[in-house]
Amino acid sequence: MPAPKERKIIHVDMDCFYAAIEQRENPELAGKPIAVGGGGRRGVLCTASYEARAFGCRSAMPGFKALALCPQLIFVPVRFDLYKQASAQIRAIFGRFTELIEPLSLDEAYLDLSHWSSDPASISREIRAQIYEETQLTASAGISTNKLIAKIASDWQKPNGQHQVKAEDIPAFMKNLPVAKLWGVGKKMQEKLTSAGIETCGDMQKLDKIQMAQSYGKWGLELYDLCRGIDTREVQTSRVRKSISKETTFSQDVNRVQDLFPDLAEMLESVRESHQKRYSDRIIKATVVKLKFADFTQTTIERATDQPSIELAKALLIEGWRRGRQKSVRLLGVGIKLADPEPESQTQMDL
Ligand code: TTP
Ligand code: MG
Repeated sequence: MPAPKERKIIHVDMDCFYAAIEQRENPELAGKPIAVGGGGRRGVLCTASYEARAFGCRSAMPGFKALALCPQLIFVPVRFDLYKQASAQIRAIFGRFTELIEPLSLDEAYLDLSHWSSDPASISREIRAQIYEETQLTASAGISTNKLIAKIASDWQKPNGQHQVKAEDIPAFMKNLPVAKLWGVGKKMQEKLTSAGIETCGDMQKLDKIQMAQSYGKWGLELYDLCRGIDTREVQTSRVRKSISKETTFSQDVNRVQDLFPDLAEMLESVRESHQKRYSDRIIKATVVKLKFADFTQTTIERATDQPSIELAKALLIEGWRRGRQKSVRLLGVGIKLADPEPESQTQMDL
């Protein structure tokens, strides 16, 4: 059997995307610590410029906290239209090199360049040069033979750099990599792994398939491959929607759970409406309620069902609120999870 052809995957991620655009638009902001978003009394930062990151300011940090770290921080309001426009420009540049583009957000995408015979590192350099020339924004890239490693590697030489991990270098690259870098390993999973003495992918490689399955279930088997740098996921040009949800941040924290019921009902209704309008061919798998508390901790409660009712949503909400020890609530979210589409409806995939 011939060996499968090695793929050429790159992951491109723009540097400080929103902040870089704001600094480009207003030269007075260049070289200064700026935060995009987070200016209101309760807002959180979308992102911070590198100058602000030097003080510890980060995405998702409350504005007041960022200001405490960096008193000269300049807050700039969010301008999505501008970011969308830059994103479209960048995607058009990707399209000159490949049709196989999987956008992950406005500022990052996977590209499959397997059909090129040249070195993917030089193509990546060319893509980044064109982005800079046409948008005056810098991009970083990771280059490897699969999505997992390309994505991890795009952080390695940030900003305005790229890092390639060739097939023969994958074992060494994985060995000391913290397991938290693996796709799908969240905080909870990480705690579980740490308590089992597993910090790096090398540590995880010591467990065989049976041990991984016994300790971590079906996900354990996926991790068995991932920690070895094996990832067969294709670059998906169109994505299947997996869930529909709504969330609201309250202008004032809510202390009594019953005061959340009206919003819950309204949001659930709107979720059901979008399901009926756009995804009525998709079976509902579960209902999910998410709560973020005044202290910024959060919890999600999920129940399998194909009939999302307000009664069920209320029960989940109450459960989450108890779990959060009845702290006041800052944000409420409700959503449904969708089963994978039937094969014949694949053509209607959500772009
Ligand atoms: P990121 O690529 O995570 O961050 P970044 O581009 O600002 O910085 P880096 O150089 O580290 O890649 O996210 C892209 C944009 O998405 C970011 O500019 C703002 C937005 N964003 C949010 O609005 N909230 C968030 O919590 C994060 C992480 C990003
Ligand atoms: Mg980025």
